[in-house]
Amino acid sequence: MLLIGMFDSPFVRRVAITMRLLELPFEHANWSVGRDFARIREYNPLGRVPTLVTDGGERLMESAAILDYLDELVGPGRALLPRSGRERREALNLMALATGAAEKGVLQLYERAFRPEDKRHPPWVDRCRLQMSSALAAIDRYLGERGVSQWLVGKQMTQADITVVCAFTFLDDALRVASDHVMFESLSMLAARCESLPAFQDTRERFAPPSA
Ligand SMILES: N[C@@H](CCC(=O)N[C@@H](CS)C(=O)NCC(=O)O)C(=O)O
Repeated sequence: MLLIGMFDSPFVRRVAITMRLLELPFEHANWSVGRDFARIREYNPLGRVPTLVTDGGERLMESAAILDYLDELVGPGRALLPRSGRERREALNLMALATGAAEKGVLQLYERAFRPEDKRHPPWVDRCRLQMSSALAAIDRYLGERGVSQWLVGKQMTQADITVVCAFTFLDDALRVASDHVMFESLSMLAARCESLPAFQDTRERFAPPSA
């Protein structure tokens, strides 16, 4: 399989970590959405990453759709998203908060990377930052109440942990979300626990702003 996109994207990284954990080998096209826009568009008309080319030649777009395919590939016994019931709903909710926060972070970064300074709109950036921080705070509270030595859902690591940690690490690298005012203590502890694992370490890439 071919995974297109850089690991400084939390959406690409959650797919890469999942493939490592599920022992699914892949080639990595380390292409930037700025510099390699034309090349990426040959595989995905949106010009977005991640895009996955399967061994059968299918092109999958959108990280959620790719993760769904990977879970299906390994079967219900090894799938990383709980199959049903309350655990599945909780995992999906936490992942929606985390990917939503990451999207709000990306919007703030693109405001700087792609928009000329005199065309930027600070109230819009402030709104994105508030939405991002509020979503992270909700996850942090949830984990604090559950117990910081626990996984987010159930008794083992799930896709909720992978996605939340990818979003949090990215936002902390790129936008310094954990400041003196808001530490996100529980989230930081979960991130430290996950980031020490080989699948996370092998895919750790600090955010570099895209340039066209
Ligand atoms: N919802 C998408 C978000 C992916 C996304 O925002 N990717 C960014 C990189 S972090 C991208 O491709 N940006 C280029 C663009 O949208 O023009 C997913 O989960 O795959």
